[in-house]
Amino acid sequence: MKFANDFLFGAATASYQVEGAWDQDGKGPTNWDEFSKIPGKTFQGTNGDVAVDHYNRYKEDVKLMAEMGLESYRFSISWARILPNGRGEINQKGIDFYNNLIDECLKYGIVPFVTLYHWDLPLALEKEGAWLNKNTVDAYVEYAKICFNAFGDRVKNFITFNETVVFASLGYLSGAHPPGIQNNPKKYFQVTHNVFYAHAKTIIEYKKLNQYGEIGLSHVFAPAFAVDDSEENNFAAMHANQFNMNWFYDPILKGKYPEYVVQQLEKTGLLPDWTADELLLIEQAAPLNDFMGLNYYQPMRVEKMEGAVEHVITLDNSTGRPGNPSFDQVYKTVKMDDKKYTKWDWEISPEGFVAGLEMLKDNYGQIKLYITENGLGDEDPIIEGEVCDIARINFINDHLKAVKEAISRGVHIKGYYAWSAIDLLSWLNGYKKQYGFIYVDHQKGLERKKKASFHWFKNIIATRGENLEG
Ligand code: BGP
Repeated sequence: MKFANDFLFGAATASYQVEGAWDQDGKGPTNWDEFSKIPGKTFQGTNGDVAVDHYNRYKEDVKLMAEMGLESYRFSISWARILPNGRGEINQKGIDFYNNLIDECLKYGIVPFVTLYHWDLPLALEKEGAWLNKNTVDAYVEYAKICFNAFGDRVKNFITFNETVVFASLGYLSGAHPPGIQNNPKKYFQVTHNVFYAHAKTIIEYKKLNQYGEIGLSHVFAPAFAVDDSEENNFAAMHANQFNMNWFYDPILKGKYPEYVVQQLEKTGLLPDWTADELLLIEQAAPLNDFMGLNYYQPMRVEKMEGAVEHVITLDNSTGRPGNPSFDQVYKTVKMDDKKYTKWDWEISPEGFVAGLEMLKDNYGQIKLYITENGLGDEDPIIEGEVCDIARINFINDHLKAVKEAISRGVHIKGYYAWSAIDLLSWLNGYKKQYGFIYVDHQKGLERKKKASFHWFKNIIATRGENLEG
């Protein structure tokens, strides 16, 4: 089976992770520009000041993407390039950069798929309380409108937010992302609600403009499975899915928060501060949502939590390692002997992908989906000067096969974006962990080089996935 002609083969990046040029051409500072410079926050003190200098080399990068046959490029806009203080005066040079990037994509027939928020918040807004402050919601809607007006004639796919669960939980539960607050579930849930409210307001504004494009958002897709068939572990998995999936997907797709979670939060005093008007708006916006983006890396294997769990976070592996207890101590994630893992302990499970997609279809029906991220973080071997990322080829091969399988079972998937188009800065794991089809040589002035996977993916796209192995 081939993928349909209107299925998009793409790859993704995010502004902070690729652009660099952190203070060039009037860009304002962001939360990440500040946070990454606090000693001990990132692996080897890496930051996005230069990243892979995509800001200055986008032409070369887009040309390589075109050579690979990429049909779509998912990138994010840095809010602080457009509005250095988060609101107020527009920085025309920021608008120019994204206009040029969009035009460069279109020159080669590459569909620009634009994320409006991939975690880099203007520092001025971070100082006002970031997503805990409802004024940030208004500032975001204004920023989004500026983007729709500037780019919406050529951009027909907008993603409002990337992975709310990550910036909310790492920001307010583990403290690994800005603002670095630990163990504050009250704030965590408040942030999630404020973001869903911002999403709802934004899509209503977008639809008023009649730009005839589509808008949605991207969530982490990490379906939870019980480690065995026992009743208590099945309960743990149900609980994990309610809190990690339903809490995030229901307000967007159904316009309502899940009863199960609401009841628990009421009991524990963690319910966000929300108004009836906000809840009504979320309900009204749900039918306007055109698609959902899923970022799939791995499923969760969970069991009932018993006793204390000691989870050690180290800087060389500050994400992903199983062993995390849930904030409410109901379940914990575990590493299983019969599963395969990456060097960073992320499970490799194309089977979990298919099973999770079916579960999603059962819960939400045939909604339109894009896989907006999927990929392998690895330290790629270099043999006789060539980047031989065979493990990445196998990973993407198997996950594309999973997408094919899910489509054949009636899941409505319209595109697949590998993470990432080019090697880039991993938020916490530096440059050591690579994801791209294009290698960046940090020893040789950020020179670009095609990896084995570049040639492989080119062939897969050209043959519309007919030749996937196995
Ligand atoms: C997702 C983010 C991406 C990217 C990816 C890989 O959660 O949306 O921005 O970073 O994860 O993560 P990491 O770099 O931690 O391996």
